[in-house]
Amino acid sequence: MTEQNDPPPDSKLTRSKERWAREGRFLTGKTARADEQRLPPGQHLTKDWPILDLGLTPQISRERWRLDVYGAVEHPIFWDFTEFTAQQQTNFVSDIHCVTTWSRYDNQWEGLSTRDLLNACRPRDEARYVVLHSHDGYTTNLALEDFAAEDALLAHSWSGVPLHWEHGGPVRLVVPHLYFWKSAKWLQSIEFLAEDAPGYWEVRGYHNRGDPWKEERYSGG
Ligand SMILES: Nc1nc2c(c(=O)[nH]1)N[C@H]1C(S)=C(S)[C@@H](COP(=O)(O)O)O[C@H]1N2
Ligand SMILES: [Mo]
Repeated sequence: MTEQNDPPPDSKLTRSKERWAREGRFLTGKTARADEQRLPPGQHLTKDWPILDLGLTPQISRERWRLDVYGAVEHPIFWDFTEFTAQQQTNFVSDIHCVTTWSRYDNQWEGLSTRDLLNACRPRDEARYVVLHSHDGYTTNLALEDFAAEDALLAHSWSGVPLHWEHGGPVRLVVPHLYFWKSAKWLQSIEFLAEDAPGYWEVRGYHNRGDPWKEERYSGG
């Protein structure tokens, strides 16, 4: 777990993405509804699966991996991988929409649904926000309702095989109805909070919520 407190790196792509947020790059000014249009405005389809991160690829084995769920919950959780996969397993097929404009359809995920996790940890009444902490120092924040979406899960497998390191294995979050930066890779801990706490991209010009059909790419104008 040595990667936990390393500062996130400042790569060329990271600097470009901060500039795009300032310039409003890729915005079309259109909106669409998820039930009417599968491909959100300003997105294009890709068949391969691009890798996007801060340039670090933590390699945490399933044996070393732990999930720490803490903060405003009745039942804090600290599971190893065996305990994690002993929970109810769920399969979902969903689309990916990355803010850098690629989308990828029909990704098959397996893992623990966030609803089943919420049943296990029982957020306290004051809990309204969730922050995901990852092994590369990345963080991202979600409203509790978004985290609790029907098709959101903590995924350990993709297309029937263990999630590769580059895509966030052993376990990543998948929240299909928001831009993919909300779907934290190399998940380490989940913190429940009464107050919002913007994450890595949310403090670097990206939208606090990130709904692709409303083109919530950037914060501000
Ligand atoms: N821990 C961590 N999670 C992360 C990121 C990251 O840099 N670190 N990048 C986010 C961004 S910007 C995107 S688009 C997706 C990319 O996931 P992929 O590489 O599996 O396509 O992961 C998200 N989750
Ligand atoms: Mo992204």
